[in-house]
Amino acid sequence: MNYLIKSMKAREIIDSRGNPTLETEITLSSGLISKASVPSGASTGIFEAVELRDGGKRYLGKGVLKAVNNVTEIIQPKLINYDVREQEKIDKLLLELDGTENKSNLGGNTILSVSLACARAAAFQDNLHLFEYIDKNANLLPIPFFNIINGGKHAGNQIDFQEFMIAPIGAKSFKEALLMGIETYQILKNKLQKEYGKNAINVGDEGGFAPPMKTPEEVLDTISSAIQEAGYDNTIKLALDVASSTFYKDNSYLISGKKYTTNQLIDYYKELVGKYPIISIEDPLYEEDFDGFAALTKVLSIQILGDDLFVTNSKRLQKGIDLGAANALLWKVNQIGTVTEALDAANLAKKNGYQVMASHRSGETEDTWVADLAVGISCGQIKSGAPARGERTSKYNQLLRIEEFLGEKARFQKNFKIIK
Ligand code: 2PG
Ligand code: MG
Repeated sequence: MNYLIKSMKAREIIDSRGNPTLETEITLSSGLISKASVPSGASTGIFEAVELRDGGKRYLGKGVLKAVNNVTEIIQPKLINYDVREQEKIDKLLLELDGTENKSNLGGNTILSVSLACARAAAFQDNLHLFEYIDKNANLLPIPFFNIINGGKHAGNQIDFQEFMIAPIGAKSFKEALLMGIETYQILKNKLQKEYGKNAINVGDEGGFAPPMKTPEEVLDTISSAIQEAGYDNTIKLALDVASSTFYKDNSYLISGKKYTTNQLIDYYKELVGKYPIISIEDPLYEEDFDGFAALTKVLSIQILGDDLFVTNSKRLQKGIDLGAANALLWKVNQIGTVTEALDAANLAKKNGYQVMASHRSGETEDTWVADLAVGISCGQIKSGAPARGERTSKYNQLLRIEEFLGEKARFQKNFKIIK
């Protein structure tokens, strides 16, 4: 039998923000070796699977040696001789070994690195790409949402909204979408340098620029003029990840020095959507405000994504579906911690008419699994930061490879579903 787990080890590696993270390596009875590493968020939802960190002085508390030890000492002995094709069984065992609701015992990072390394081992043992292993008929390439201006917790500037993205929804292929995104990114760079000076082209955690701007309008105007200059007014639309929980306090939101109640903020979004070609807003309201999300989803006929709201957790997503809160799921596999649970959440969303956008984290590694999984679940949308910086481009480059591999069979997500 080629598919049996023979041994397993893990190591500390470094992520894009210079913090330790975990990489797990599985050796099969065939001799095949499969690796997977896990990313890490900065604007994390309070209901995410817990990331196990060592604490103490080493790496300022961020070491993951306990997680490494959990893989070799606790998980390995139990998983030896398991067939890696039995993903659900493996994931179930991982949950049992952990025994907590939020994976705080073994760590969500620990569990995910094993879960993903198993999926990849099964794919590679069959000479398949990971996306084919998830679904052998998958052929849909996602629209990339490029985060070209960074704010919030991802940048050292005063912009409160976290991500300003451009989405080349009118492209004919992923390759063309990437070209459009890059041309706009480079034009924006020149523009920022000209108008705000050299400091303005420093970048944030996700490779987008972090200019010394203050208001969302200032950012959106500059991006709009870069899109126009690139000649893509009709093909590129805008999207936001407000990450509003990061500036929510005592029932109000502080944006550009001004306080907003929930209703005032909803009106503000209406105004922004009226003024700019915004097709998608993520985390517009606080992560506990399901009712506010429902109210906003009713009044704005664009995509409303729940990230911190749902944390890729089927239970929270079901609550959102019942209440009509948001109409799309931001899909981050490490928020929930196993491949099986993440696939379940994506299926639940789709079954209920919710869109799904696959997502990287702000702290990333050069691993590309999210690109494969985005194709594997046929979600049609992905965000992996700017089209710059290696840990971001590794995902976009993998999508180029997948599109090329699929050749004639490749489809690109057309007709972005929820449009004003
Ligand atoms: C987000 C993400 C990724 P983080 O909020 O959507 O862009 O950021 O990984 O810091 O949660
Ligand atoms: Mg988000």
